[in-house]
Amino acid sequence: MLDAFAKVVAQADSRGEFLSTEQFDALSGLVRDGNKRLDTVNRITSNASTIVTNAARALFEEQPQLIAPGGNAYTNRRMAACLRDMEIILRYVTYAVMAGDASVLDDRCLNGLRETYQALGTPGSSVAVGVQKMKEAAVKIANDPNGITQGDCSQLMSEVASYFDRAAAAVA
Ligand code: PEB
Repeated sequence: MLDAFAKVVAQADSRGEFLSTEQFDALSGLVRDGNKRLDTVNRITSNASTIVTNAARALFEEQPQLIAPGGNAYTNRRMAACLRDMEIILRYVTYAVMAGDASVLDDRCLNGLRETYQALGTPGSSVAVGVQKMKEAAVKIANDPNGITQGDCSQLMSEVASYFDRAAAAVA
């Protein structure tokens, strides 16, 4: 598991070089905008259950076969497993945003997840739709200009979105 700093150090070390100007610039940008990142993680974290519940509800509205008898989220046990999976994915996305690097998400959540769903007979493409819905909700909440210091968060929001896209692509 790497964060944005450790990643740059590992890259420089693998070449046996000092840190480059580009690496310094990227990291100093990260430090400069650090509070935006903390606010973003805080907002997504404190709205996690709303994000998961609404995304699941929207998914089941679009794909009602999932909750019909015989569906992959039919019975309380499967429904609970489904909500839990979405929460796990969201949690790892928040870790990646905090770290400024996808490796924690890749290594501890997405690695092998497609195969797990194949083995379970759970439709990964439906999980991906759920993840996309969480992305929309999370970005909306994180990017809300109300009640927070104003600033340009477009770059950070596309980074946030990219972690959700990565999770969706890993299971679709
Ligand atoms: C991944 N999910 C399930 C299982 C595992 C995961 C390992 C099997 C064990 C169990 O049931 O608990 N676990 C999960 C995860 C990590 C992990 C992400 C990462 C670290 O450790 N069903 C649907 C939807 C979808 C869904 C499409 C969006 O209809 C999910 C939610 N996951 C789902 C369901 C099961 C499951 C298990 C229904 C139970 C499958 C079954 O037992 O039939």
